[in-house]
Amino acid sequence: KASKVQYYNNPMWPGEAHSLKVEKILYQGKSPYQEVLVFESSTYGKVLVLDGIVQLTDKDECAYQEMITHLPLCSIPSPKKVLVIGGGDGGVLREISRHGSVESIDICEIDQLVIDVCKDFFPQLSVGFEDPRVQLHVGDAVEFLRNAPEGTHDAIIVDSSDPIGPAQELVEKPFFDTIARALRPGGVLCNQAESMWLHTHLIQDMLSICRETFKGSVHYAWTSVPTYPSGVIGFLLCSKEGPPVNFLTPINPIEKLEGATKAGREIRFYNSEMHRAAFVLPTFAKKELEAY
Ligand code: AAT
Repeated sequence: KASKVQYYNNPMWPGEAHSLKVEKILYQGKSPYQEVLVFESSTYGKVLVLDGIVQLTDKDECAYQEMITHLPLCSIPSPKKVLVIGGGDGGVLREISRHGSVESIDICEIDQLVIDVCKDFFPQLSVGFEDPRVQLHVGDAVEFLRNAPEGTHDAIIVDSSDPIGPAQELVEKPFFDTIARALRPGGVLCNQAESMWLHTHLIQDMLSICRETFKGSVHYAWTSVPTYPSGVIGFLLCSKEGPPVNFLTPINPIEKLEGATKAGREIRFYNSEMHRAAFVLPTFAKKELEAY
């Protein structure tokens, strides 16, 4: 019912809410994991909402999906084996498929309903599933990574929801341990890492866990996504011990990837300058994060 959609007070941002005018509710359903809602907004196109939290909109999904994908994949010379956690909408898959060096793309999404609903309402994202390199695993990422082969992945992208509900364990040390195990030496992780305006303690905790777990380099990056709480979102970029990775400058620039930006599949947000800029932190965030 429309009234249920109006306002969720979320403990991750108590009392705060961003509103979008609902033109039409397109889908409302419930999976064993979460409530799934799609509506047409008047200013951001279609919107996907899980448990009352905006996951993506037509208008600004490019910022999140392009950054979370190309920050890690453009930081290593020739990514071949990539794993996506979450990301059932397919947007990150769509971005990975721009990289011609990639040979296999595994995705582990817990919720089949998210995948199905996005196929119906967000075809420009779910097109990512059509890449023949993609292999879909529907299940809990915690379990999946426990059983993943050791030391084989060049990059792992954790495109997961906020750590309440099914993504709770995805910010804990045992999960990061299994990620590190699945990466090859010098392999990289890019993890959704919330907002520096709202989640200082969560980011500090994730940073200290990651510094302990990933002995290569660990950096916080951020970008603007207007429909996420506080309008920004962060990423944790980590590399495993091995060949050193300098995340701050793209060694594998998108502009040089053949076919990556050809007509009909233009990149709307990411470029090498945005990549470098993403690691520049405001003074308050630098102070809050430097000790971790
Ligand atoms: N690309 C859109 C942005 C997302 S989607 C996050 C996805 O992670 C959801 O489809 C959800 O079902 C999936 N997910 C959650 N927990 C797990 C799990 N344990 N295993 C596998 N997949 C999981 C993220 C938006 C971030 C919003 C920031 N406020």
